[in-house]
Amino acid sequence: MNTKTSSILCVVLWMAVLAGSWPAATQADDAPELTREPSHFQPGDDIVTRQPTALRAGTETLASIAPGTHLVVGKVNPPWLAVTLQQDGKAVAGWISISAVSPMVTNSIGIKLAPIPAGEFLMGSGEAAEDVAQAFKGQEGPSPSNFEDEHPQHRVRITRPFHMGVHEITVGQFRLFAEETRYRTDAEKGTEFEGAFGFDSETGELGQSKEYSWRNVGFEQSDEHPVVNVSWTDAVAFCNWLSLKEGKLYRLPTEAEWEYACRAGTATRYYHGDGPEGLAAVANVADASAKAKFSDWDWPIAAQDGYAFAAPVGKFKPNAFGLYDMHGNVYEWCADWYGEDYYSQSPEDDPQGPAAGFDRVYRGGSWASSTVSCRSACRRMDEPAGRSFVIGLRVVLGSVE
Ligand SMILES: [Ca+2]
Ligand SMILES: [Ca+2]
Repeated sequence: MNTKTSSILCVVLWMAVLAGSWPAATQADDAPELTREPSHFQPGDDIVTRQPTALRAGTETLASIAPGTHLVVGKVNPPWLAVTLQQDGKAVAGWISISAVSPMVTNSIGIKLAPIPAGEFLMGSGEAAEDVAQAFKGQEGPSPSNFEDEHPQHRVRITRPFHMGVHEITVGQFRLFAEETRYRTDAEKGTEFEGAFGFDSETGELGQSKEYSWRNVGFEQSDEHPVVNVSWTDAVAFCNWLSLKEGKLYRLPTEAEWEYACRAGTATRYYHGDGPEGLAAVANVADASAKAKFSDWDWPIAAQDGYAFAAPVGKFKPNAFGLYDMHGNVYEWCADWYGEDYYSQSPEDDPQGPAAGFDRVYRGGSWASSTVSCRSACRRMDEPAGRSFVIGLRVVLGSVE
């Protein structure tokens, strides 16, 4: 036993005496090191696991816990946390190692943000553009040229941990901003073109009108629905307002951060796997409900996800980082300029996109999208003043380390 190990053992034993109850089976060699200050955790906190761990009670392992699992903190006894896990409708109480979790953040306007660890991944598609076009034949945009920009697949390191909104920004959250600042969006100002896009329930048609904006899209948009018809410029203005309000840096994710967070360790087309029909369980996409509304669409999946238009945020299964609706519901603006051949020149560490450009990137697919567009690797772009009923945003909170 080296000096470091033995000193950790002493601390652990000392705390075990104070705590009175902790997993007695833990040996010195697998005793986790304290990675966070105890003040990061408070009883009642909603936390999310960032690596596989075990829920223990004494010598017994009660459950194996996958990354992205939500737990509620009871007692804090570093390096252990007493937590409650909801499993099969029952609450299971036990202990986990602090090193397996990071705290969720809930900010002053109720935005929940999940910790995203630093790490590396392969950005872009592992499938050749021709293969993607072939696999999704019959859907919109089946030409291989639509997918060339996902190549070359390349290694990217995200060197700093950050927090990311677990949900898309909602209508209710955007309204707080618009009312407090009397902000007028590009749709309301008529930048570049009049109004925005929406649904005319009388004609059953989707189209552009000066009547449309984030306030009126023609389909149901409660305060819990994702805001749409906001431009990249509007999205950045929202982030800037939030930064000033809280004295912390809120921003749009870089394109690399977005894909890294969406994949959450997966290398498949979607975070649930490769099958487009499986999307119905994890995302609101163009599905049988949409097909019933728009019979001329030839791209919806056969499965039902239950929503013809946008869904309230958080109705589907989250990914391993605890993020909801990364596939589908609404596309999400990213910070970067779009560069068609950027992947061939991208730096390995924390790429920020091209220094200049014409369009901004948005990601993830939407309620109206074909499943090819909902892939983790798929890239879309529009001018900074562009807006649509399928595009919204999600925010990132810079490092809180
Ligand atoms: Ca749908
Ligand atoms: Ca989304």
